[in-house]
Amino acid sequence: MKPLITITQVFPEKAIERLGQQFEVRYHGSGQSLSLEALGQATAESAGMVTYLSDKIDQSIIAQAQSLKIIANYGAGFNNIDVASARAKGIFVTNTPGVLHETTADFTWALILGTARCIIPADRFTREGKFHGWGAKLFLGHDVYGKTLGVIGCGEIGRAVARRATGFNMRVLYHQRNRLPESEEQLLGAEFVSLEQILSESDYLTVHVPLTDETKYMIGEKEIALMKPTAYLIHTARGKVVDDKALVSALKENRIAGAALDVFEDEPALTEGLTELDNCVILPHIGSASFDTRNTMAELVVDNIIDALEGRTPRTLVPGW
Ligand code: 8YV
Repeated sequence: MKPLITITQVFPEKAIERLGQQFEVRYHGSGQSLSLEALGQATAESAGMVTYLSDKIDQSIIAQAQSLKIIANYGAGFNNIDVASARAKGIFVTNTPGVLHETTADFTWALILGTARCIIPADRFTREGKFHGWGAKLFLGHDVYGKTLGVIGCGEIGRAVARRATGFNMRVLYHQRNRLPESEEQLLGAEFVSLEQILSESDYLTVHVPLTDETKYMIGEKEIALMKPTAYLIHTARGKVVDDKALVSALKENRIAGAALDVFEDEPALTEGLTELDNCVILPHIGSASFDTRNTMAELVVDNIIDALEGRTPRTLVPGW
């Protein structure tokens, strides 16, 4: 009998076919997340699991594993998985680093430019038949060129975002736990600053840290209060790094110019008040959603599964496994 691989959500066909050449594949491609019960059962029966950020693989799920060798998360973030519990049972946990950062950085820039120049509300206005002639004050936005970009979290994605600022002649600040090597800072043209400084000096503040105990609610009421009234917050990382309620209050009172959110605290639920705000763009977690990148991510997921089931250490184990 071939080992069973469960895919918990929609996955590219080519990658499913590749898995099917070696394994029995159970594909849950309806677009709905598996219930906790179904997730537990799949964990009990499978040799490999392809999981998503919406699958909460906690200790109680992992405890049900019998011959599970690998949990291969389809994404770079892996805060949905209790890595310590998996490791304790000898189950590999992998993610997809190195393949989605440029795509997510492109997307971050789309949000920077889109919010700065009111692209989404202006499109809505035009579609609704409200454009009755050129107006000198119609959808005035802010410049991006020559302004200050603040990058919180200069990992792969943060660095790819910072690199793109060169063409916009921006001052680039970054903040994270550890300073980058000087050569890397020079390459990026980025200056290491404190959290207080990045908050108070950035015109565009973009967040790229993973969700950990340390980063949970790192941008809350106190931090937002330090931002300029003309500043924008761009958040494509993980819900709960930003305190959405504090952000909604700040946006309501125009304490900052605007925000763009691709992730939410209790995703897919939207934090109360968000949909009523004109100065906030809200998107359904599509940072890495390009055809090429989603396929490349899937190929890496398959590589990891094949590695694990053929007795090798998978190529992209999550840090700390
Ligand atoms: C994934 C993401 O698509 O990589 C990540 O961390 O947020 C997205 O690229 C998402 O995690 C789906 O599982």
